[in-house]
Amino acid sequence: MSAARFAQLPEDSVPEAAFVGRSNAGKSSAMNAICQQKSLARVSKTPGRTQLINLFDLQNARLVDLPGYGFAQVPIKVRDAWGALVGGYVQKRETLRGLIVVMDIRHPLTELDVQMLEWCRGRGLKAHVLLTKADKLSFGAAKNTLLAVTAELAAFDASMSAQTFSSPDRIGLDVARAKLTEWLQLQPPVVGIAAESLAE
Ligand SMILES: Nc1nc2c(ncn2[C@@H]2O[C@H](COP(=O)(O)OP(=O)(O)OP(=O)(O)O)[C@@H](O)[C@H]2O)c(=O)[nH]1
Ligand SMILES: [Mg+2]
Repeated sequence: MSAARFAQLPEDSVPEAAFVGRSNAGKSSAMNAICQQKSLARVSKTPGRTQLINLFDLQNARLVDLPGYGFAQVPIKVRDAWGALVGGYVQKRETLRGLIVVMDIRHPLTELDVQMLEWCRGRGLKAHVLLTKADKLSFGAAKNTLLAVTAELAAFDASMSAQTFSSPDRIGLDVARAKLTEWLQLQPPVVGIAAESLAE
């Protein structure tokens, strides 16, 4: 389901977790990797491709892909429309449980990222940072960035957390899935249960 305006959103009925972040940071790719889908959310080389709120139904929950922010050369009108749509969703959506704030690990905590975290703190929403494209850095450099971002988040709001992530290298999928499972009170994945009972 897609919505171009706040009023077009489906009924505010089941818990939702939304992916938000700078354009091109890797939100859609992260959703696809976490859900083990090739093309659930559309991935694009053109920044700003996702201009709608896209909602994906799970059992009794939804994942939401929000349009990205911060790409250059956008007309003011488009930026205002983005602010109304994403700002409205993050600040008013009743069933929103938390935001997965997706940041390119090479450019974390931009001004608009911090704005998102402020909206979360203001409403008491959960927030978890995915530092994506970790495959672009060495293991040590990625770890250092994670430590620095974790320290900044802790100073900002003790309930916020961060992790490294890579869609192509499949880094951090389980940590991200565990967050979503907790926030949305999802049933553990069937595959996980089967593996566990096999081990017994
Ligand atoms: N190396 C690497 N590339 C990635 C990763 N995640 C995404 N990409 C690439 O980054 C580009 C943007 O990915 P998207 O998932 O479309 O990013 P998005 O945040 O949804 O972008 P918008 O919808 O435009 O806001 C694509 O070329 C992806 O293949 C990652 O973890 N590592
Ligand atoms: Mg996208």
